[in-house]
Amino acid sequence: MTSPVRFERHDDVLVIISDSPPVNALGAAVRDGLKEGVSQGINDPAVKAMVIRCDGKTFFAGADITEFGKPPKGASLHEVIDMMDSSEKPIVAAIHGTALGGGCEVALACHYRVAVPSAVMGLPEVKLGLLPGAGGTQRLPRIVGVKAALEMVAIGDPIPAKKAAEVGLVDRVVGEDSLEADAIAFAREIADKKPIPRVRDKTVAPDPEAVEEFKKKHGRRMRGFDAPAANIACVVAASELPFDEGMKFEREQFMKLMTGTQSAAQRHLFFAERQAAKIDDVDPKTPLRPINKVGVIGAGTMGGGISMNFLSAGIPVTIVEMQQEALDRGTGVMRKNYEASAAKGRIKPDAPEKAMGLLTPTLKLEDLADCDLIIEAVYENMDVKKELFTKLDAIAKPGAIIATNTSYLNVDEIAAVTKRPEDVVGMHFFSPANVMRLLEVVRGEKTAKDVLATVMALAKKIKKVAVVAGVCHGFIGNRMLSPRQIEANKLLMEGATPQQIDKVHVEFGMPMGPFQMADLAGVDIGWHRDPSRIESIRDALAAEGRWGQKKGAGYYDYDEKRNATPSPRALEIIEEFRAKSNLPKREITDQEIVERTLYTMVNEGALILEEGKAQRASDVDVVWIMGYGWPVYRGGPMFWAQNEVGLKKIVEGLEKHGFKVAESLKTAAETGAALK
Ligand code: T1G
Repeated sequence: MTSPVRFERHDDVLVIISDSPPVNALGAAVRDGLKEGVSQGINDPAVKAMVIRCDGKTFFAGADITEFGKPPKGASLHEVIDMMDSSEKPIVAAIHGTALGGGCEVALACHYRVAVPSAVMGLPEVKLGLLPGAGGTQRLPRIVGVKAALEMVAIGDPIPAKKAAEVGLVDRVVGEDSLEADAIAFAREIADKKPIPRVRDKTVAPDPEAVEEFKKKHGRRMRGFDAPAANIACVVAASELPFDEGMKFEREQFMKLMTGTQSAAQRHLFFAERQAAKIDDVDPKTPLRPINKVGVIGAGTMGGGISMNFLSAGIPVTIVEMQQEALDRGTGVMRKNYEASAAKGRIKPDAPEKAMGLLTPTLKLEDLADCDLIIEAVYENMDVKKELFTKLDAIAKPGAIIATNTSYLNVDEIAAVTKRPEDVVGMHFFSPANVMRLLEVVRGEKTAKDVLATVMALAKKIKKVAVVAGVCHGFIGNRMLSPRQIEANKLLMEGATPQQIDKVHVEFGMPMGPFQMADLAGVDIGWHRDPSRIESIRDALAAEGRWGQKKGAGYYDYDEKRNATPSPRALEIIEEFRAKSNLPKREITDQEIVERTLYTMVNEGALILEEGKAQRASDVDVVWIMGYGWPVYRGGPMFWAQNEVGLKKIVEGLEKHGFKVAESLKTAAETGAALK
């Protein structure tokens, strides 16, 4: 098999070029090619300097993640990097695209680095539950110092070439379209310069204040993850140990993470997110419908948030409400959100004006006639939706996609009132719609394939992670939320408290538990509003006006800053309601809470897969991580069940509490096969 790496002589400069699509990942063949090229350059007396660059869209974007967990092949990255670092002839890294992970480490092992303005450099291994395992934690601090290195390795966001040049990570920013020529010219300039600068020869001053400040600033987002602390420890080691000892320390820390469940979970998610974008029976080359203008019906929380996604992507939106006051309120909230983001420096100062300038508020549904995509975010009621879709059928132009943002309702039933069910699709955004990354794309029986392909591509454009769901009550996420809520409420009736149940979930890694979530969303959501009808604990709370955070009281009590404290009154209401139902009160263990609220979610996920309402188990994982904050380091409900708990234990736990176990779950537990 021909090597993906070729060598080209430009007089006294040897250019080593990797051409390994899609991202020049440093797989075995690339490493062997690099080793061969550097070795040739070192041994050829006519060569005075070397340049390493890549064809295609990017410089090496990292180690080849698909090789992880498999027996090593070819030259190791360490071997290649050591050979480069100790070369007596200077090597120049010529960087474009995304020099990430091992790619950045290859650049750090070069003696000089040049980059085009659009390039970025980074060490995102922490996002995979790892750390830069080829010297990145030891070389980077030697160039940029402890403080900047902490951000780059323990948060893992890349920096642009201009910033890299400012901190000394790049020696020269060259022409966007003349990378190779400029790199060769640079190589000639430095070919005879002695001594050859080796990053490993530098030292870096300890900076304990920076370390403490970093831990304080990012403590919350690092909660539960192993990798950030290991990355911090390696950066500190770089400032305390000689290079070789630091490398040894880095290796030990890397292997600990690589063999742990967290990294496997985070690597699973990396591929799961990309897999979710693929629809098994839709050709990725399906021609897309042009989406140049979007219509949104409803300017409430959802409608406003949905609109912001498109406005921020530069797509004009016509937003419709029934009353001027609601329209003004909704557009006012959108403007306020943009201005708040600009004030925090999250978006450019002129972004709010630009975004709002693309918005056309109107009271007339007919103004949507020129939209390519119309999304309704009106009251969650089937009759209301049907009446609206009947009108839209007559108003929308031919070929327009008409989407419903329903969270639960039957998309086929809605589509059936139109003459164009093939143009109807569900686009279920998660609140706050301009923040949450998940978009459930609900595929109706008749939804056309080009409609699906168009919506999936549009999702990427508005920075959403889209997952295709089939039509069923609650689709994927909310359908799995349902058994969790049912069991959580039953556990209250049997003796558990809201704080005990929530604590189990928060300690598991969820951002909040079922009752904290109810108080945030509103205890009155879906309530029948009849205070005399008390058929559940929720009814009892709602009847007393304990509607959650917005009322300062729900399952918890809240101060003016919405800080929660356990509520004696809520506990009284729970006790009173339980007494009426003559249910004995008993001690509930945390393990029982896990089994009844989390194992049942896995069971529902297996049913969803059996019924074909999700394409793959990894899609279910993506939904729960992106839509509900399932801890990334546990890989999603299905990954967690199979890899951390074990399906046998899941089945036993479900059977112990009398649940009917999904057939596919039972079979997978018996055969050891993976849930598909
Ligand atoms: N290894 C293998 N495949 C990869 C890959 C990688 N590092 N990066 C991307 N791919 C595949 C991806 O699965 C997809 O495949 C295709 O390339 C396009 O990716 C020793 C241990 C580079 C910013 O973490 O961030 O180095 O779906 O859809 O949106 O210290 O890919 O087409 O079949 O994301 O243009 C560290 C991970 C690794 C970078 C491009 N590196 N990649 O984004 O395309 S660990 C990373 C990305 C490491 C060393 C350590 C992005 C990208 P398919 P894509 P994109």
